[in-house]
Amino acid sequence: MAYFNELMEASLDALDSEIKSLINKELDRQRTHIELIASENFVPRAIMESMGSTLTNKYAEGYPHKKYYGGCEFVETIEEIAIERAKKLFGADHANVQPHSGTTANQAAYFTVMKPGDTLLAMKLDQGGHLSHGHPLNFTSMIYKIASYGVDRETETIDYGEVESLAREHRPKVIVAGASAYPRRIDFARFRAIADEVGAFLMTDMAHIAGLVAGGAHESPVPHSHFVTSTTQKSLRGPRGAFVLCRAEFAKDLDRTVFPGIQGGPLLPAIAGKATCFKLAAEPAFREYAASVVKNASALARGLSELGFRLVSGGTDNHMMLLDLRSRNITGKVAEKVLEEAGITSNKNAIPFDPEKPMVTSGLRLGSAAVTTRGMKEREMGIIAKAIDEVLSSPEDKGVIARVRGRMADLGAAFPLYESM
Ligand code: DSN
Repeated sequence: MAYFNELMEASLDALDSEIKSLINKELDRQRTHIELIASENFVPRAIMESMGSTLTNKYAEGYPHKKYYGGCEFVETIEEIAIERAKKLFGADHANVQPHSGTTANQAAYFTVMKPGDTLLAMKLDQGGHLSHGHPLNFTSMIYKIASYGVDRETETIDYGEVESLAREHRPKVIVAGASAYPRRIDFARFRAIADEVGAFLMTDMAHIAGLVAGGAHESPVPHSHFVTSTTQKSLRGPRGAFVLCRAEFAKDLDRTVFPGIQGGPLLPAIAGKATCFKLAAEPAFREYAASVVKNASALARGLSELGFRLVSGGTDNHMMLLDLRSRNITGKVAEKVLEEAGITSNKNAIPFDPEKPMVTSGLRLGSAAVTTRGMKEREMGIIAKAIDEVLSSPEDKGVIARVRGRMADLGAAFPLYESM
């Protein structure tokens, strides 16, 4: 009994100080570094409360009021609230909030309408797409025939003419709009017209821009798409997880595909976090946040351009940008590493027609969602642009790196994060 009580009531620090100390170090890293990874954000503490709650103890396979376990009365209400909020926020007929991740959400949409051997038309990974859009090592390539579109060599924006001619040639069952590394607006109406012409379903993966869509800073794919998939942890600023929206006619099949098709028990702490995330994203303050994310990305892009960096497609319309580092004689791999040493977190990323390998790359992807959450504005974007330029101009100068690291820690301290932790 004593052991039981001790075990159940003990803190993480008391039970496993090794892990607790690493979590503390990660908190310190998040506080002192400038977070520019375009797919990351800082989730409100309230959402972390759900993520670390007793909901983790519960199984709830099935859907609200059709669960395969007893004791689901509270968790199914949470799930219903999450579903209703997602539908309202995005103006969708139906929402499934159970997918554990963006890839799983995409898998659910594909499996709902595609059979093995059907064709999927999506964006190439090395030109902005995602692994689950048909990468040779991904399940999509093992199950489906893949046709891939890219960007125009000159404008570095989506080549809609190519999408159209590939659609006519390959007659895909599903066309995917949406990207992981694409800094420009996506013309969903154009994608839908192409899909309609060849009798394909349009699935939009809005994971990166979901927060901008919710906050009115990017056109919504929902009216144009048969399915819309998304994660919740990126610009939407929610827990790590995903959801799928669809037209009413696909609702039953989609739900069956998610469970029992590809998942078992849903992650209830994440579903509660998603519910709160959708609530917060519907508030006027979130509209301001989404507008600031776009403004800050523009300011960072402008600052970097003025300092001589070439931006893929010449700039950004959303929360992210891709730097082409070739004229700086530095690879994405090295740039990511030295910037990290200087307190700026980003990720190497292929640029369109990149001559370097995927683990090296000529590009760097930067995003403004996380720094905007901290309250930074255009002035701070100017400071960060200068810091990036300083480091990448002297990547081997340890003195420069140390000085910038100190300045970035000061900048972080001026925008406190999780003060009560
Ligand atoms: N890996 C994510 C990103 O960083 O864009 C997408 O899932």
